Amino acid sequence: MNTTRKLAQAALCAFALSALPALPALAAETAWITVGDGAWRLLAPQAEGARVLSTRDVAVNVPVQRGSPALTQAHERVHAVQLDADWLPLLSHEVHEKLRRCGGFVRHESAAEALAVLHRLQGTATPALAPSYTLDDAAQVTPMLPLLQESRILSTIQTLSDFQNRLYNSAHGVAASDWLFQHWKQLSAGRSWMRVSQVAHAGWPQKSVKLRIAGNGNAAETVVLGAHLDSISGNASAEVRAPGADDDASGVAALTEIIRVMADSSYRPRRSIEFIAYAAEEVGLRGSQQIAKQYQRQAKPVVGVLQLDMTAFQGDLTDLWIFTDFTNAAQNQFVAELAASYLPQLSVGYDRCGYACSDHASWTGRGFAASFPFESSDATYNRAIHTDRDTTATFGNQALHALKFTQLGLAYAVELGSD
Ligand code: IPO
Ligand code: ZN
Repeated sequence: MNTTRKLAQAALCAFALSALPALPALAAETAWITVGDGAWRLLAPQAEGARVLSTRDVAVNVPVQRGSPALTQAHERVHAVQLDADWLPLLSHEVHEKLRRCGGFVRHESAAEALAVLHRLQGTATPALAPSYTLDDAAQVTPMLPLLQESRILSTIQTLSDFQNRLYNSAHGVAASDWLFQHWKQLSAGRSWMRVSQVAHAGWPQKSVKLRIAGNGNAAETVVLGAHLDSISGNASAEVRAPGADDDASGVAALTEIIRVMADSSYRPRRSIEFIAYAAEEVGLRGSQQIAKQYQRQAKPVVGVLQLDMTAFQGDLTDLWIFTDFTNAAQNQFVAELAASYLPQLSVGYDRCGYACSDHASWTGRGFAASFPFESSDATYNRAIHTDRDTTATFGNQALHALKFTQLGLAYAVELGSD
């Protein structure tokens, strides 16, 4: 191990000394990222050869105080950085242990793309499409809500976390994608308006999985519900144990249960609805980056995006937390109204999450309206993620918290999908 890497691990691995990332390869691969200042400052002193290409202070909406719906504007400093790809596992795995806020990074295909994304970045997104957020589909939502079953959500979480890992570049990660593809096909069998596909990606073997429900009136307009399929843990080796039960089997399981109930109910929306389990979120939102980029290029009218990443671990008394930065304020208000109307017993809080904390950021970055309801506040999220301890045991082998997000996701899909 070289001295630089030893120092990096000493600085960053205080909480996970047993799970060190892979050593740098001899032949360096260059990577380009955009990254929030907090994460960058942890890595910068150690990442020999890394170079900041450009920096911007991006305006973001933040709660006046944690929990409150009242917003004010703050700035988040984001950098475009060129560095050796071997430094990225440190960013993926351990930065969240040391940061006050979560945050993340986005990996880009080139320096030009990193710079272009940085300069277009909006933390207070105002999308081209402004759909109506009126709640007027209770007749369709209300009968489906009680069909969502906690036990089925738990069972999907268990199956996904039983894979050794779901790494984006391992055979296990590929097998998990294949399993989900087959499972979604079974759930939607005989429903000709539901189509399941795998989306191949340039650069790694794990495929994203997509189920599209074709709209029967306004089919071009599409509502997207997403979660991420991959998992990660400290040691980047292909055989590492990375159950990712909360992060993010719990989100994929929520999508799966919504799909099951919509199929069993022969539900047909007017708009189209897509459920996407993204590959390669943990290594810089790479799967959702490619998909959102392609949708933007095709000028696909995506009217809204809901991200479910971590739904099973209840961190505090508040049920649903809505992140206000790098998300769409109007759609966030719609999500809060959905909760108030369909899940009136639940409490809602507001917090900030940091740059690129999950796949919604890929959509926000391409000008789409995205929201990210989350299991806890930024102060109380599940600290077992990205370790071999992210199992169902961490949340008491039950999926009652995940069920709330599943209910919210179904209400979101039907209310927005029915227009
Ligand atoms: C995540 C998101 C928000 C907060 I606050 C804490 C943790 C999860 C995200 N960083 C991740 O690892 N997604 O896969
Ligand atoms: Zn994660």
